Amino acid sequence: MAAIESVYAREILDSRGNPTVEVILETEDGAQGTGLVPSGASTGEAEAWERRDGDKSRYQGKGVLDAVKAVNETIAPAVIGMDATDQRALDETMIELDGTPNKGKLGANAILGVSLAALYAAAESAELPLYRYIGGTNGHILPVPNMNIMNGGAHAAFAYDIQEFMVSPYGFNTYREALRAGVEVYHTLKGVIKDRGLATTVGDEGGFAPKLSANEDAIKIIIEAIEKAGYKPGEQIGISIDAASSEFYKKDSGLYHFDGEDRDHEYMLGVYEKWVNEYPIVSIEDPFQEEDWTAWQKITAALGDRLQFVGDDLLVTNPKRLQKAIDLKASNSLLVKLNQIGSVTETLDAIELATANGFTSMVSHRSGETPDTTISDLAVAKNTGQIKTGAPARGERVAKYNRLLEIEEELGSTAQYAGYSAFKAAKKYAK
Ligand code: 2PG
Ligand code: MG
Repeated sequence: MAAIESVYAREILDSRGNPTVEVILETEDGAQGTGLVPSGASTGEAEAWERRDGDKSRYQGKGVLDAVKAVNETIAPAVIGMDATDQRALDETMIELDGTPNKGKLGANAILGVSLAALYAAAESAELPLYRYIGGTNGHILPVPNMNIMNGGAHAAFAYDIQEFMVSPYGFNTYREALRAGVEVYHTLKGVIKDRGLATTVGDEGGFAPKLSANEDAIKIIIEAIEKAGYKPGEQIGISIDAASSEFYKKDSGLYHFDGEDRDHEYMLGVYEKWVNEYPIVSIEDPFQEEDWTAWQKITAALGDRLQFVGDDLLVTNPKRLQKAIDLKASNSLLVKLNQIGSVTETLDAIELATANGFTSMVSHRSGETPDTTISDLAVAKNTGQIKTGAPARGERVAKYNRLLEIEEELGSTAQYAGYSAFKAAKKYAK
């Protein structure tokens, strides 16, 4: 037993210079774990509550001293003495202590910080690397890194409406080779953008964010970069999109403000269909806003046998919303973000529910990040075959890609690169 001896939280900064929660948890057998909590910008309305102080005299109201206090004064006394390896009991204790459906009392950032810190301490106590501690003996699949090389939307508002254009290097034998291909495309892309006389400014996730007159131009530019880097679009490298459309959806009119015009969901469906026919797109996340279940059903029925439609704001890593999407056939893929639901156990439950129902799972970072690399271990542990963690630039993004290099090396000959098969499962679902 790895009895929890101490739990301590402090306020630190994330990659955007916003405060976030760090938790350090120690067990009686001498193990220690650290939990670092990420934070989103394009957040789903149904996400668990991220507790911020709202005190305008500090960090423009974004301080997390109340969440820190919740850990140190409320959660710590309740969990000290519990077994850190009994993750479910620990998470349930915190959920009960909170007593609300969305962690609206203590804050998801407080609860997740402790949940993660306990996870790391338990793995250390078991003397296992995190992916093995979470996944047991069968976690061995290295995920396709979906690399967000062009940033727009809420992460670079000046560029274009779509939030993320990613490259998905699936046509390679190892993760290491796939990562290299993605990185070479990223570096080549800089030159392509420069040659067009555009700025090579980057957005929150390290991807380029040139000002473009049409969203589609981003795809064309990326295809050019893939070819110039010496790779074959479609065969080796596909394109994945996160539209994050709730950000350009106008609630008052019920329309999407896209390429400078107000458009209904039928129009947007037509845009996606055209893109899918013209370009090697393997994944589209949040094509429609988070409450437009009908549009989600339409696109899954129309194109779900050809590619995956990933629910981020739609599903918020919440097993209840995921079950609704399964029942309605509204999407065929789950985006997995620990802080959307706020505990390790519920995140694992969401992945398992997705897998059991033929949905793929893409494990994801947030736009506000820390050097924490839990998502890398999680993707391998659960054999999800897919991860997205930004451009191969900026320390907090690269840390996750590097962690996967380390895991691949550790696994040695038992490591298997997911490759294109990672995207196949979703296609079967819609048929
Ligand atoms: C997303 C994420 C991560 P944010 O929308 O998928 O890329 O962004 O963390 O701002 O929600
Ligand atoms: Mg998203």
